[in-house]
Amino acid sequence: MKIRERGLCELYQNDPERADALVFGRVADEGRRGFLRGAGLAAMGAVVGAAIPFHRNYPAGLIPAALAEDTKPFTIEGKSGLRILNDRPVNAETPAPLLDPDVTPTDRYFIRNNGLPPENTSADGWTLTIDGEVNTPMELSIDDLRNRFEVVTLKLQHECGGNGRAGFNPPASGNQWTYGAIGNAEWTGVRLRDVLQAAGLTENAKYTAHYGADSHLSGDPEKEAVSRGMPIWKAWDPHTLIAFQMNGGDLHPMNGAPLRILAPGWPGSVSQKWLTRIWVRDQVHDGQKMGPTSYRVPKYPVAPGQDVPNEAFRIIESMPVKSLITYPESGIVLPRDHRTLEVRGHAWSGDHDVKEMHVSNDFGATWVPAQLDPPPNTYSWQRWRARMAFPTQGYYEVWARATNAEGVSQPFAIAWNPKGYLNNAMHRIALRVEA
Ligand SMILES: Nc1nc2c(c(=O)[nH]1)N[C@H]1C(S)=C(S)[C@@H](COP(=O)(O)O)O[C@H]1N2
Ligand SMILES: [Mo]
Repeated sequence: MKIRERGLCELYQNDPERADALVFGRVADEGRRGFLRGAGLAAMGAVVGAAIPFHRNYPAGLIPAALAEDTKPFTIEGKSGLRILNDRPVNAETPAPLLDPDVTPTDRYFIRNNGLPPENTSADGWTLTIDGEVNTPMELSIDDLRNRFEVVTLKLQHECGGNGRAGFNPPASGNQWTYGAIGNAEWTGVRLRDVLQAAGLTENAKYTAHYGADSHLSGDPEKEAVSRGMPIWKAWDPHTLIAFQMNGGDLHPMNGAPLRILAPGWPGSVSQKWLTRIWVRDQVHDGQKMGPTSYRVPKYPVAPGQDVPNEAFRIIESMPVKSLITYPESGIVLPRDHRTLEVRGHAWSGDHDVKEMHVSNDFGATWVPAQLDPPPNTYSWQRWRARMAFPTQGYYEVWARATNAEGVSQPFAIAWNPKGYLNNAMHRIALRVEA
């Protein structure tokens, strides 16, 4: 059975009893069937943000009003200001203005879950297994990782392959990300390469396969929520990490605590959260969401809406060149005597550096270079800023366009593809100067 991702209200509408079981893990109980208790009650309390004094009266299959008001999305502890796209699984993006800092704060970092996060995200007793095409299979605790390998801290850009999907027409199904499924946190961990080297790859080693402690949406323990991997050459990049800290603190439980992979510049799905196992394989991994069309795009350009056979898809590796305007916020109104403004943001480009940044205030007729900083380390996004003038009253748009080290620039329009990946069309914001 194919489980479609869906929102809470839809879930409750279709099958309220089952919705309870899915959302709150409530097991039907013979004696007091229809009422919430035990773990289900605790889960509901956590979601509505308080204990429920009259829980004994709470009927089965009733969506809590705290969640039913979709104008007031539920809160996720340790996160703030995110736009919640979906609650099961949890998916939330960061509005562009909140991405303004050079390092994305943990409480602003986007969340993309394919399944249900594990309940226990404590580092105590957590182990990582390395097996498959290695000479010495290993089981390592997080302390083993810290003690046996060099610990490094890097700022790394990490973007969901589906970021920008909301811009597709005809629409592509999946999370309707706008701009905010991207982050550039400071990650601390060990190099994946060092760990694989300690295990010793066999000559057949070709691809990694990642496993995490989350569970499939269906609750079926035989199924993975997601299990992707990367070719050994990407695993060998010194910026590909097994991370146990973000921004100098613990990983957020929704961002993979206590251990995750960070494969910067590649689709976010390669960066396994709640990491428990890396299986080194002698072939391209064929785990959950490796195919036939997941995180893949057609090998050739296709027309919007065109049917594309599965064989014509390739795995997405390096993400495309892209940029964001993080200041000002779209819709800003400038007073009439205030006609210049510093506009700024970030630019990044998969495995490459960004080389140039341009901005336009006349709908792309003319472009002026922005100041572009080098990355603090390879695979960090890069700060850009430009002082722009808005000569008369009226409506303007600021358009921003990055060009990478290979000379490839962001397009005006999306290259449509069936699953809605890799939308790197230029970011535009609206701006008005008062009369
Ligand atoms: N175990 C596990 N790892 C995962 C996922 C997941 O659902 N489960 N989602 C992937 C996807 S699609 C993305 S874009 C990133 C999102 O990372 P974040 O939630 O920390 O922002 O995690 C990836 N790693
Ligand atoms: Mo993703």
